[in-house]
This record gives sequence, C-alpha cells and structure tokens, in this order.
Amino acid sequence: MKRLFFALWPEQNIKQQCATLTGKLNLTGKPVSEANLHVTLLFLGSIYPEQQTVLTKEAGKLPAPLMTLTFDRLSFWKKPGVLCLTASQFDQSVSILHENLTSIAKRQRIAVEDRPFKPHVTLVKKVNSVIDLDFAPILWRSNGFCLVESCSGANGVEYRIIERWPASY
Ligand code: 2AM
Repeated sequence: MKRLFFALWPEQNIKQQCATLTGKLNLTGKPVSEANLHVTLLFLGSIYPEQQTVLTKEAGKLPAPLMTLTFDRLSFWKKPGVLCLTASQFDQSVSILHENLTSIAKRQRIAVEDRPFKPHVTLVKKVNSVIDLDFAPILWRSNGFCLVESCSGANGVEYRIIERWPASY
C-alpha cells in the first residue's frame, strides 16, 4: 500500500517566494523544506495498487483548467500546531477539482475527510505562537495537479510525484 494524496505542486518561483516568507517569520518550529511545499487537494491515506490504478484513470478524465489562487494570509492552526499560507481568493475550479477528486475517492470506498476544503500551504510545523506579518500576496498559477506519495525515511518525510495531469485549457 502507498500513502497518497492529490496536490497542486509549485513552480520554482512560488517555492522561492514561500521560502523567503518563511525566512522572514523568525519562528521557532520546523519549516517545511522547499521541496515539500504544496497544496493538498485531497488526502487519501493508505491505498492499494488496484485503487491507485482506478484513481489514476478517473483523475485523468477530469477537466484540468489553469487555476489561480491568491495566497495572502498567514493562518496559525492551533490544534495541529502549524502555520499556513491561506488564500482569501481562489478560482472556483479549485473547489470543483477537490469535489471531483472526492467523488472519485468515495467510489473507491476511500474514507476521505468531509471537512470544508481550505486551500493552504503549510510553511512551518510544531509552531506554538501566532504570528502577524505584512507580505506581498503570492499569486499561485497552477498548471495542473498531481498524485503524490508520502514516504517516511530517516531524513523525515519526502513527497514523490507519481503522476501529473497538466492543465489542458
Ligand atoms: P497539509 O496539506 O496541511 O500540510 C501528506 O501527508 C499531506 O496531506 C500533508 O501535507 C498534510 O497536510 C495533508 N493531510 C491532510 N489530511 C491529512 C491526514 N489526515 N493525515 C496526514 N496528512 C494529511
């Protein structure tokens, strides 16, 4: 079984903008490495190879438009102890993609969380204080989405992109 999730993966310039912002925060905590920055579209959990095959096939049939998200807020989520970048504005197509992926997963009897979808980029983990900082909004233009494997190793978690679906319009 593999631990999988659907995500938006940043281009290099977005990664850099996020890393620069994290650097300015001056927070105690564990910054997410540049290579691991992403927006989770849907967390799937442990998935059998047969389920992965169907998920991949079905995801490939979904419309994949260009999507824009404006990440302009810092949110401290106390319970998981994370500091995230959140988007006050994002294209409706992002929510539609999330809903479509949820439907595909449910058809495979995957128990996905029913929490409202809040696009975010986790910047720092193990944070225990709120932070406030003015910063220039980060405009994330997504040129597709991907299926990612979460691999735990001696050096922490590593995310490997298994499949990419580029934006088609
Ligand atoms: P995040 O998107 O808030 O950072 C892989 O584990 C990714 O899926 C992580 O980036 C994580 O959080 C997200 N995720 C969402 N729900 C999760 C869950 N129940 N368990 C682990 N990760 C989850």
